[in-house]
Amino acid sequence: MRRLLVTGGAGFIGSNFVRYWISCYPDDRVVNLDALTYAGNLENLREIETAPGYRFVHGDITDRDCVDRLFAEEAIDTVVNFAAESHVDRSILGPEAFIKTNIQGTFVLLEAARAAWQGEAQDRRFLHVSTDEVYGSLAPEAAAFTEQHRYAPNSPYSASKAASDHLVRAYHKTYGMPVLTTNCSNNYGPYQFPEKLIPLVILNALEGKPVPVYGDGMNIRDWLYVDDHCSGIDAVLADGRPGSVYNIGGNNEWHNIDIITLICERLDNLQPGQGSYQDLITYVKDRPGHDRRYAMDARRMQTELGWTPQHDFPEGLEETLKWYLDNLEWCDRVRTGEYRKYYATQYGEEAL
Ligand code: NAD
Ligand code: TDX
Repeated sequence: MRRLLVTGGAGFIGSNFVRYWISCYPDDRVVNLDALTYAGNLENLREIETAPGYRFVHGDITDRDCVDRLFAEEAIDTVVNFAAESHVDRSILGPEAFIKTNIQGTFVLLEAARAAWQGEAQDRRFLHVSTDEVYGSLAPEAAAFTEQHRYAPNSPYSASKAASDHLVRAYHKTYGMPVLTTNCSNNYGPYQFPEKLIPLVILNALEGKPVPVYGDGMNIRDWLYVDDHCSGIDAVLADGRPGSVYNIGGNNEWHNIDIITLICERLDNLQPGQGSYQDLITYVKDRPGHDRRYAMDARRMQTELGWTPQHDFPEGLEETLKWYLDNLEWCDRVRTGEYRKYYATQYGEEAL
């Protein structure tokens, strides 16, 4: 039986992970520490909130007393650190929160784990959830990122994630901490906050608003269904080598404009409107420092851990579209006043 501290478990990937873990390992203890920022939502966890081993704690990963208390009360042996400011555009508008949560917060968790585990690292694991964005931008024909690729982050978000990855690595080299780092590509699926591309396109289209395409729409992302990310983290926790890094990806590269067009086409079938949703596609000013291409080489996950993604993209996207169509009230509820303020700053008042 494991005793997990999951941070950021009320966000998109974290809440999918908490649900995944409780359904796979119902006897484990899962303590979810989340500050409930604009991106955190307890409604994401309604199905499991009364599960016997589950506890939610409203708190901040930068709060050392709170984190220490949880290690002591819960005898935590496994940390899975999802908590982060995660949206690139917000990091461009205001980087400070990214430095605090992503760097300082990871530091606090590492220090608390080091103090609590003091040399008894044998069956303990500290898994840090990171991103492909730390590697920077790939040329069109370049080979996909391996775990050896040099770090070259280009946004305040990716720079803050890169800094946290370096801290995690250093705690293994210096203190022998049993750390693992996963760097994953773009996730999609249920419960993703609608400031990220796929849910933003779905909701704008359904509401007849412009569907904004940054720059020429030819940037490339490698998309992975969120459940496959969760099973990848499970595989790394089970059999990953402490001190190692694992790239997780879908081997599924798409130009933004193609994915946007595909979503509009599928919505034309699922929820026909007046005309095609494609008519709403609008090219807008590019994101500053916009990385051109990400692609992950996930062969280490396959050869060392036997992990491969289980969801193919058309099927995963269809499930995701249906989930949003069935959960429009969830979407309304998460789009609070704070979201509207961000949206107006990013896309202009007239796009509201
Ligand atoms: P998200 O923004 O949906 O959720 C983040 C969660 O962290 C929220 O519940 C929020 O309330 C919580 N949080 C923020 N600051 C906190 C703090 N100081 N203390 C405690 N909780 C705090 O993010 P996501 O998309 O689910 O991403 C989760 C993790 O996965 C992040 O570390 C991100 O860098 C990484 N990642 C995301 C993707 C992706 O495509 N979304 C891909 C690769 C890696
Ligand atoms: O309105 C938009 N129009 C648009 O063209 C938005 C919101 C995005 N885009 C483009 C920018 C990117 O090329 O779509 C692509 C995907 O954008 P995001 O959904 O913002 O994701 P990205 O910047 O790729 O980062 C995501 O993947 C890596 C997550 O948000 C990160 O947390 C993760 O680390």
